[in-house]
Amino acid sequence: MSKLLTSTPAADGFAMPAEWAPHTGTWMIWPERPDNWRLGGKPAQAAYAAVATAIAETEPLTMGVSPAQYQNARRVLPPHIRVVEIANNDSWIRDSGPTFVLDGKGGVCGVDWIFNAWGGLEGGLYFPWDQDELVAQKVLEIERVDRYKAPLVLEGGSIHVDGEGTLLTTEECLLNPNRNPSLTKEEIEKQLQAHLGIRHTIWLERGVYNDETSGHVDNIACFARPGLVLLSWTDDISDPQYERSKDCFDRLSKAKDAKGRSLEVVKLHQPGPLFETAEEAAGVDHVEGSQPREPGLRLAASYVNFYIANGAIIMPLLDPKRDGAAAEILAKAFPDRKVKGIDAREILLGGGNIHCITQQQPAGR
Ligand code: KQY
Repeated sequence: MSKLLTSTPAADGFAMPAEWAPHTGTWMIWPERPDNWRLGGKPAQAAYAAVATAIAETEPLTMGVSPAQYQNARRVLPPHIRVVEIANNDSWIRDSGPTFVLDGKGGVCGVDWIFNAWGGLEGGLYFPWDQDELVAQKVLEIERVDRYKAPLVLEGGSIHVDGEGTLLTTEECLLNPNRNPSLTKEEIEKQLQAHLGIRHTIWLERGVYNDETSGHVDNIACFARPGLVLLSWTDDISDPQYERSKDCFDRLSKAKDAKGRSLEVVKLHQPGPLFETAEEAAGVDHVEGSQPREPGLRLAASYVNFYIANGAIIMPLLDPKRDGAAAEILAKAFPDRKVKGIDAREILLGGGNIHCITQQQPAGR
């Protein structure tokens, strides 16, 4: 059974570990909604299956899937991937799933944030999101992990931690009035401290240009280890991404982490720029109120949106001219892990990438 706990993780001695801490497994949700994924989700399902299969080489992988897609996902995915029925509105478990926290004594709990589809009725990406809102609770119930319900609208893709007390996030997302309009920046920081056990927040201003999540940090910057940050970058000063990445670089260069260290910032040159083709846009169902997909749309492409699995880095392949250099930087940043590239354009077309579709369950006892 999974109990609902009424205190906070920090008060009970729990904190969110870094993504590179050992996992007992990874969670994903199977894509299918035709107003987000082209051609009824079939190309995205192939990409998700490739990501899941790569992760499952190094740790157990569970795929949540709607009742309608259960048999299809079960047939497509290899038998060692666990497939469980979890109703959902879309397939971004980084955002709808729980954030697991550890107490360092073997205990594991989960934080269940409020989810409002990246902005609710003020710029959110679809309505309703009632099934996504239940995903975290269902995952924790399946795992018999106790749950804290956080009184904060938050998606997991909007935070990164170094596991030593530092959190990285963006003002564009966390201070967006369509998330927690009644809370000040200081009050939001207090909630992050209470629910993630962090002591210090580094605020970047904005995320990737045209990112439909309101600038999630997991698409622009991440820790590779304490003191080392990877930043999505472009050298092209005429690209609207330039100012955004430059501002992040300046802030990170001046920042100190929770332990008082300065940060080393490594630039990871972005793919492209990449744009949606007319053929790709034509494959997406038009539904009033959902995110429109137009030909020529600038895609929020970034190599920072990779996943750290046990023993492997699962990185998106997005641009043959840039993939190799990105893979080399990742290999250097993670010398103990094998870098595995997955063709990820179909995931990008849905509005995110590999980090956004995965959720780690860190190892407790
Ligand atoms: O990037 C993410 N964390 C989620 C992207 C959601 C896009 C929905 N179309």
